[in-house]
Amino acid sequence: MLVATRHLILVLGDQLSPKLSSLEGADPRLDRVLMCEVAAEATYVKHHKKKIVLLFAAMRHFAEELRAAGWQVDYTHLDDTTNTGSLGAEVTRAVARLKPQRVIITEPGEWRLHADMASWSTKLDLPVEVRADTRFICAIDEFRTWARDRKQLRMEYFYRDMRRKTGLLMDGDKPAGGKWNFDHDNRKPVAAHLFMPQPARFVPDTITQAALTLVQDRFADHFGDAEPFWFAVRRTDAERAFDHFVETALPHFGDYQDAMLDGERFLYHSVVSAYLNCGLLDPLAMCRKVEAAYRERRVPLNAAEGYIRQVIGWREFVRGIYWLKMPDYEHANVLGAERPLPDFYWTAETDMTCVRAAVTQTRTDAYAHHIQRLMVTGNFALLAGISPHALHRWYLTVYADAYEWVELPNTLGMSQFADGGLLASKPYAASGAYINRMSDYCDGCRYDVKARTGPDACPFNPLYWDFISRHAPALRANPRMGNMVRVYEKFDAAEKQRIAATAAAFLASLTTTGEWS
Ligand code: FAD
Ligand code: DLZ
Ligand code: SF4
Repeated sequence: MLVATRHLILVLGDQLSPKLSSLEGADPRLDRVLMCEVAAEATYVKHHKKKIVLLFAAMRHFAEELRAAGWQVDYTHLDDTTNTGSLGAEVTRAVARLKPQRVIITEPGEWRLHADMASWSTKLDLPVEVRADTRFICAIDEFRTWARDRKQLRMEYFYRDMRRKTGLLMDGDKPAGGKWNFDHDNRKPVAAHLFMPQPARFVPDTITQAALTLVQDRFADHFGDAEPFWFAVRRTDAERAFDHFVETALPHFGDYQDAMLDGERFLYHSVVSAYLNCGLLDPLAMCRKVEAAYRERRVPLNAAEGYIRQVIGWREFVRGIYWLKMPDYEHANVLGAERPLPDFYWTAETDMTCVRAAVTQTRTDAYAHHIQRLMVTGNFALLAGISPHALHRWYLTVYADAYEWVELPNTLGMSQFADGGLLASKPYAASGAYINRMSDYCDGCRYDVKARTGPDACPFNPLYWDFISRHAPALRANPRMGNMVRVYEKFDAAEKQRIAATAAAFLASLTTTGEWS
């Protein structure tokens, strides 16, 4: 017997979890799930090919998972002849076909879609219920309340509240080991002879092969390599990838969190953000596994604490900031940086070994670890005065884990200081000395990391001092930057002149065709 559809439940490409709030209380016999591959979502920035393959393959597998659990799923493929190309129009088409009494959605992760959905109820002449995304530990309203009466929003205090809320690494009401944060044990530079774990890799099945062919065909002009494709696209595989990380790399995660090595793209990082952000992994379940590994003495406390802080601290904190400050946040630019993005962010054609390595692996893997994003590509943009908005579009385009709720605060706030210190207490600006200390990139670089001026000087050096000079009035008052302003001011006039000339000559050599944006 044909049963009329009661509720239409739209599940987005980054909501691939059976515990999704929009599915709560639903009845598989009466309600119908809608999932749609649409050109608008694949092209609002020209996402890296690997990201689109990941999402389409994971969406197709998730539809199968739901069907196997008894759900009725209507699935629009990108190349269906009737595909209208946008989520709004696909919902309209499904409503006309199925005549549901109500549309139910878990809130989307990006402002632009949230704003669009606000008009759907009127357009459809139907109730549209947007539910909170309960995959996060801190609800958007809860963060708003937390932020309301604070002069400064600092991740560390938010993180402690999340530890108390979840009970993670708590011994009663005290933090495990007597301290909240073990960062002083971390940040060791890495040595090439250490054992290098590798992330778990998966062979594409026929569903993933079909997504690969589709993306190669339809999005050939997008940045990045679709193949080799080794990401997990099913929940069970993503969980295996995480378990593999806990076993092989987590014990050293804390020690080498900030290290970089030429030729080693993953080091001791978990490489799971793309799975986590599209719903294949659950953040709390991951952190419980990490705590169990610590309690069973399989990993040291500095590693477990450091990892859990990234997930329940930074990840939740940046999401809170995003929803607190959007839509104005997107255009924040307190340092007035307007330089266009140089071509090498797309082509990797630069003599700077550190930048070339970060962009090259970004192109092949749609992945770079945090310190590459923050202290190489981000740091360069900050020092060179590149437009934060142009840079934001780049980060959103090139990484498989990129969604605006997490990418934008990291780019504008943490990396570019474009929000004036809302998210980070000081600009993450560093000269070549930092990169030299934390990596082996400089050994094989054509630039001299010790030189401050002249044509062979590592570009990070003159750009660093030029940055300090340009922003001296604002930086002098910053307790963590004031010292560097005073060091700069002690340089004699000739040295200041050489710094300015070297920085200007280097910046003048950069080209921007805008071909990719
Ligand atoms: P690990 O180093 O193993 O860390 C574990 C997990 O902690 C990550 O998977 C991630 O979920 C979380 N995490 C760690 N740091 C952060 C952080 N600063 N903010 C939010 N979550 C964090 N992360 C994204 O998920 N999507 C993005 O689009 C994104 N854009 C970024 C842009 C810039 C400029 C910077 C500086 C950072 C960005 N990050 C982003 C944060 C971080 O770099 C990535 O989460 C991390 O590199 C993912 O790799 P991993 O899974 O190996 O992480
Ligand atoms: C990123 C993405 C891509 C590439 N394609 C789709 C899609 O075809 N259908 C879909 O529902 N979602 C897709 N997504 C994820 C959305 O862009 C994401 O849900 C919003 O950006 C909100 O986070
Ligand atoms: Fe990067 Fe400078 Fe080192 Fe070259 S010398 S790898 S440009 S930090």
